Amino acid sequence: MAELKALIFDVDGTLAETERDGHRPAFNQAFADAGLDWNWSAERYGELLEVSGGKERMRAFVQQSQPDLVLPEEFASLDEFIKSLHAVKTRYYEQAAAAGKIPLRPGVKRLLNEAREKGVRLAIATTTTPANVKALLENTLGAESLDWFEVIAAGDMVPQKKPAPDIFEYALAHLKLPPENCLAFEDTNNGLLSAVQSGLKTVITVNDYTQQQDFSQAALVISDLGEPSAPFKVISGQVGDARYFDIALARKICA
Ligand code: XBP
Repeated sequence: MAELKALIFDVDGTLAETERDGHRPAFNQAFADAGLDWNWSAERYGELLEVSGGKERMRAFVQQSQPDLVLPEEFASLDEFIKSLHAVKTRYYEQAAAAGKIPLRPGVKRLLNEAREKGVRLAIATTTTPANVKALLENTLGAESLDWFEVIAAGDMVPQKKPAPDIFEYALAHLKLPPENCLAFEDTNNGLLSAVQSGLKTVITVNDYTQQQDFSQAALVISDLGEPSAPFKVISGQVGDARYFDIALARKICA
């Protein structure tokens, strides 16, 4: 029997619908500012989401769709240009979060508070930029919420992004916990593969971009974490008589 000691959360698509409400609009605003006619539709963005990492995603887009791109003369390389675009994009994402445009998904605040009340430790393992995590948490849970998480493993802190296990392994190392005492929360197949390769049982909350993906290695697949007044829908896995995801259910899955 493994005792539940910590929950490790992905951010984008798990804590909030950030891809739809934050990242995609921010990318398009940054492209417009740069005078580029790149405008990622929801459908095209869904395809590009196969690539983890905003900078990596832009590079994949250029390689796929802009082979004849002529760099603006102030940039010596594509990497420099992409980094510049990404910095602008991150500022637009932060503005969207500050404007309240990126709300938390159902059950997230409730589960985080229950975990804190019951002494279950918290961590984040995400591909996005630390500045984006800070903006999202501050504007949805308050500035003090940054301290709820013992480690916020994010973005370029690790050499390889999801589906590589690096970011979850980084979080486990800082928690000083073995994976069997923790539970991961994700929304994508890339994230699931990263967590499972780290030895973590994983709960998937699907969203519009990811509901068709392969979650066969997940411990549980649900529509969202649910609320007492808005029960989750179980897609696969066992929940007993639970109508929303809580620490009791987390303990059963971890055991
Ligand atoms: C999702 C990602 C990130 C975001 C964009 O991360 O792949 O790249 O799409 O953020 P996760 P950046 O699901 O692990 O939270 O532009 O800052 O990379």
